[in-house]
Amino acid sequence: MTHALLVIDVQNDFCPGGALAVAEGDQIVAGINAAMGDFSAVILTQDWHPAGHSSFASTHDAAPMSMVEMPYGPQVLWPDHCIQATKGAAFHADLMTDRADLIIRKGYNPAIDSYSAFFENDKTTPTGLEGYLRTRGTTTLTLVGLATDFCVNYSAVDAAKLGFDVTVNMALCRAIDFDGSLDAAKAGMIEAGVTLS
Ligand code: VGL
Ligand code: ZN
Repeated sequence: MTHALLVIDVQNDFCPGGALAVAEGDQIVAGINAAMGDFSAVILTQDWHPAGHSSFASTHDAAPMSMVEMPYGPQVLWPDHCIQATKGAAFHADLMTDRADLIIRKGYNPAIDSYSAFFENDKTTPTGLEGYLRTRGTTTLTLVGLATDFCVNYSAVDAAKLGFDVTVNMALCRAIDFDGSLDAAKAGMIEAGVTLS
C-alpha cells in the first residue's frame, strides 16, 4: 500500500510576486519539504498552459476574474499565468523537486482548463494520474499546495470520487478566496468525503 503526497501547483506564478499570486503561497514550501519524508511516494503537479490559453482573460479581451461560459460549463477567466517554460510556471525555487517520483502537468489543452490533477474541467478527459496511482498500489492520498479553493479542491474531490482515501492538510495549503470560493470549497470537499486536517 502506498500513501502518496500530492503537491499541487507550488509554482512561482502562485506565489507572492507571481501573475496569479496567492497570499502567503510561499509560506507552505518549507512545511511541504519537511512532510515529504512521511510518504512512500511524492507527486508534484504543474499548471502548464500554452500562451493564449482559453482560461486567460486576455484571450477573450475580458477583465481578469470575470466569468465566461465554455462548452463544458462556467469558467473563471484568470490573468495569464503558468505559461509553458516560463519562470512563472517553474516550481518555487525552494521546493524539493528532486524527491518527486512523478511530475504531472495539466492545463496544456488550449481549449479546456484543468484545475484537477485527475480530469480536465470537462470532467471527462483524464490526465492519467489515476492509472499511475492504481498501478503503484496507492490507496491513500494527502494533498497540499495551491490553491486550496481551486486546484487542491478539484483534485481532492475527484480523488475521493475515484475511491481514494483523501486528506487535505490545510496548514500546507493557501487559498485565492475569491467571491466565497474558500468556504464553498471546504463544504464541497467535506461533502465528497475528504478529510480536512
Ligand atoms: C489554479 C487558477 C488557475 C490553481 C490554476 O492552481 O489553483 N487556479 N489555474
Ligand atoms: Zn491555471
